[in-house]
Amino acid sequence: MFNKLEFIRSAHAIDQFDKSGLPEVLFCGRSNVGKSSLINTLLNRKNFAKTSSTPGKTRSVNYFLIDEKFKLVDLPGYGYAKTSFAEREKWAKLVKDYLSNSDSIELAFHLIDSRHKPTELDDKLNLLLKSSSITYIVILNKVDKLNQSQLATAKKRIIEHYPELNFGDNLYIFSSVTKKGRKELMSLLNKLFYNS
Ligand SMILES: Nc1nc2c(ncn2[C@@H]2O[C@H](COP(=O)(O)OP(=O)(O)O)[C@@H](O)[C@H]2O)c(=O)[nH]1
Ligand SMILES: [Mg+2]
Repeated sequence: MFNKLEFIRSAHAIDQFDKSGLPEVLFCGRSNVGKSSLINTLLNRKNFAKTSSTPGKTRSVNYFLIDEKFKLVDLPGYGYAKTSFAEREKWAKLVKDYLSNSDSIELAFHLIDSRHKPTELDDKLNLLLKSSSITYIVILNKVDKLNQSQLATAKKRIIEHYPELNFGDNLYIFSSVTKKGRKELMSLLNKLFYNS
């Protein structure tokens, strides 16, 4: 599993989206929430998916081909509260275009920072995923930053916010620092793409 890793390309507009038809696993969420780090942790690579401490750097869709079987797709992140209206609209359009133009989406991971309650744009993404009938999993990320009681609070808060979530089913916790949650996500991908 995860033997052959290839970077396919970065796409900036609809006509550059990958049309190979291979199944896709999407990574989406706020910029800086840890999408690229999650990809690197799953792949056991240091900086295969480029990480950045500058929020909002990924403005393109990045494709990674795994074992010539399926693709990990790093979607552009959305910004913080101070992101301009125009920037938000640009992000929303690209993601909307993406969700409505790909018929190969197998699963989407929606990463949310475990320290904060979901933002308005998280809610927008959640609605976009629902209205596109995409199977999605929420990942409460950076749990290394929380102690036990804060983690319990974070789990409770996310389920109150998105009542459709069930821990271990469509809700997982993760940390790329401690690698907590890696095993569970790997097992999920294993079942999906390696029939084991
Ligand atoms: N403490 C902690 N920091 C993380 C974690 N994941 C990512 N980071 C840090 O958060 C910043 C943004 O990560 P990145 O993966 O580039 O986020 P992206 O913009 O969503 O792709 C980087 O400084 C990472 O080192 C995590 O699980 N725990
Ligand atoms: Mg990134």
